[in-house]
Amino acid sequence: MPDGPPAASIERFRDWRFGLFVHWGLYALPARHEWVKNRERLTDEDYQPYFDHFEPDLYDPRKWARAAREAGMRYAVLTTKHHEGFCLWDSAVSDYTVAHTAWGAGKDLVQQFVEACREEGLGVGFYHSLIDWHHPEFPIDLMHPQRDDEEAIAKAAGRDVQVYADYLHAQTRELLTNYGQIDLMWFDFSYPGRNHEDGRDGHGKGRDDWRSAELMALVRELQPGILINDRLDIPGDFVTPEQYQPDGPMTRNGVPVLWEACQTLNGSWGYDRDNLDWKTPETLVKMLVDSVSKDGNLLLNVGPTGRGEFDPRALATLASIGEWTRLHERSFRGAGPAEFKAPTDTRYTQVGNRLYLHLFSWPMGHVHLPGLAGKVKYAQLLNDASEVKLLVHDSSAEAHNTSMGAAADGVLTLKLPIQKPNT
Ligand code: JFZ
Repeated sequence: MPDGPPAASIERFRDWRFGLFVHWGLYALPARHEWVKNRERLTDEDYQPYFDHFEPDLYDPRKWARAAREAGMRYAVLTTKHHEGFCLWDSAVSDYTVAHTAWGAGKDLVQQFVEACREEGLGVGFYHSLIDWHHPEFPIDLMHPQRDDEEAIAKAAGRDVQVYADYLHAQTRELLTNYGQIDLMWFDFSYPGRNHEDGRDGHGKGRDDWRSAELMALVRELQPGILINDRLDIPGDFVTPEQYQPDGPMTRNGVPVLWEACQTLNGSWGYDRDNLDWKTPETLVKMLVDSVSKDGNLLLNVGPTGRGEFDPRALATLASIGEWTRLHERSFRGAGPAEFKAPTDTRYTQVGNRLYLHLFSWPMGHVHLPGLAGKVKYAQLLNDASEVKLLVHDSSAEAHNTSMGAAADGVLTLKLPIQKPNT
């Protein structure tokens, strides 16, 4: 097993299918998107109040882990550091950490998170930002808050990204040494060779800046069972379509590849108080089913508040997803795509010889399934195990079915209740 992860890690990740993403940092205080420092061109000085007032007195990651578990999730990925540069653990190589805030002396929020996940039986992943808007040696480029500030750029001249890379490697080493077994490493992100719109060199950053191959080797050395994402500008173990559901199983160079879609609850990753763009639980369940039907996972994000809680809207959404997963878990956990082509507005998932049909809109009493005639022995609704009649083209039912056009082209017709079940 020289390059890749062990097969058991891959299998476990595929089985999980549904995970929690947590974006949490100082940006929870301004509460208007995790890119606020960049979007509003805030200087370090402008941003300082959030460090000074970081006081998540209600932080209790067991509540997060429990909410995730009840929603049907089986792993959780935490932002140990996002682009702002603030570290949720007491890093030995930085003063820009929770342990250096007035509130957080001696605290390690990552440690508590990891323990909570273990208690709830969740796999553990670390998101770690490659971009760092706070580190003094991180060269200013088009992704940097001060990207248009000539004075700031002049002052920052001579920054050495390799010094930053040393810091990145040192922090990665801490994270993968001090917290026991870590299942996923989620680096974010590379933007090689990207230029300004006006054609000026944007100083994109990629594998040479992060020393990605060396970093990946370090990760595997410290955590032989870990899976690494694909944002280091070199191929990783799984790919990460973002706020986008692909149109089928994903491939790399024509070969199927492990993948995980990540989605927000409301378009923002960090807590965004005034955002009203919430997805319905129904849409989110469809995203989960869609991912699994295409052999992928779904990593669904919550941005906790500055006090350290999931806000009521997030909790209500997770609870509502949980009502669905309680009754439909076996249609997605450990499930994968089916060999049949699903009709419009439906998805198939399959486990062994059981085929699950997910109806994204409720049909008018019957649903017609091309290619399934003669292949199904018995059908039932999953929520209550009530029988669903198969309308097959056999001699006893011929007159009846022919009049409805059933059994043409190998079509199997299912007779459904006229009303959609409640869950
Ligand atoms: C990144 C972050 O900037 C964002 O804040 C969040 O953490 C998200 C999960 O990841 O956003 C990206 C990264 C890469 C692309 C788009 C958004 N991309 O490659 O298109």
